[in-house]
Amino acid sequence: MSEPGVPCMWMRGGTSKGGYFLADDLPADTAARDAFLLAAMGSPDPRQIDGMGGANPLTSKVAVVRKSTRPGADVDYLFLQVFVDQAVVTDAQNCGNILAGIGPFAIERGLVAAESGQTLVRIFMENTGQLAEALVQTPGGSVSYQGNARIDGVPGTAAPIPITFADTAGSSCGALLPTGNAVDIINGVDVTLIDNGMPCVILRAADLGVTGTETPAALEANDALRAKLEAIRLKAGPLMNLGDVSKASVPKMTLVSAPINGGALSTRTFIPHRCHDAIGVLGAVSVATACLLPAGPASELAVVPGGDEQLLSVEHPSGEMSVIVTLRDGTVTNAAVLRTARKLFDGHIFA
Ligand code: NQM
Repeated sequence: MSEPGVPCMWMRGGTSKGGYFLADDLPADTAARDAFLLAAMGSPDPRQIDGMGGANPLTSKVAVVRKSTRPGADVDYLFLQVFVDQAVVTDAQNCGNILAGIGPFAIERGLVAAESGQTLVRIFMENTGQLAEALVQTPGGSVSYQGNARIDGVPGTAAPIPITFADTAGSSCGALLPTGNAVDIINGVDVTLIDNGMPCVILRAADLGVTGTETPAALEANDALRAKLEAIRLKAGPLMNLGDVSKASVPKMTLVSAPINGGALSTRTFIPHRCHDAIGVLGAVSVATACLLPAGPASELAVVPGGDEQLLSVEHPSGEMSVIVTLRDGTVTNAAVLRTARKLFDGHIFA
């Protein structure tokens, strides 16, 4: 007799993809939950052939959602990164792309009542203890995934899901600049260690011997570059209050260079061992914030518009991500991005 399956919705959230679960449908015990998720994804295995994972960190992601009891929040969202080739499930990072599917999922599962037209879903992000707000298209009181919004890295168009973040500074590191400096030097390389929603190490591509316009595949094939980045990352972890990061998916490593398509800055991001085909959402918010610091690799190369509300276009390998930042007294207080999501499959998963 086969095991009963676990209810699960598979969704694209932004430029990522993964399984969305109600918390009550997963084992309450963390070790049992993680064993289930590893089996469901087919990890550890570089091809994830025996599971649902897509053999890339961007398609090996999980959202665990529950109705919130916190003031100001409708639902709680826990993000879990299921490693592809290691038996590791970690909650040590957040994910703003998978976040894009949370509003639709919460409405579809009846955790939030849909309004006629648009429904605001207030999401408490358990990984970092912060709030995000997502506006979901709900014509006639049900979720619509169709629309004219386009995001780079995803073919076609879909319904817009604007997302806003407040107070993301120091989400995992305790402070926007955990060392107190806009620039530190690690292994002779200038770095900005920053966390405005995602811990990131920002470096000049040129300082690592690349232009920063290479394809992700070319950068991943550069063993010398990867070794230099990992050596810097392992030293950055403790400096960023993240401890030993040898088995962690943070900090992300973002190589920056001058913009080439009229944006603020060009980026290539290792997350941290594969090179992202685009850039993470909160990663982009952190990079955009680094553009506005008084010094550092990003701010020296960035072209910024100025003013208290700025649209910063963060260029990446498959286009750009627009981040709208609001500043008060020179400090970023709010950030907004546009994402889309799509329901791909709703059923039961077996592990
Ligand atoms: O930074 C990839 C993604 C992400 C994370 C990663 C993300 C974010 O593109 O908010 O979205 O950096 O691991 O899904």
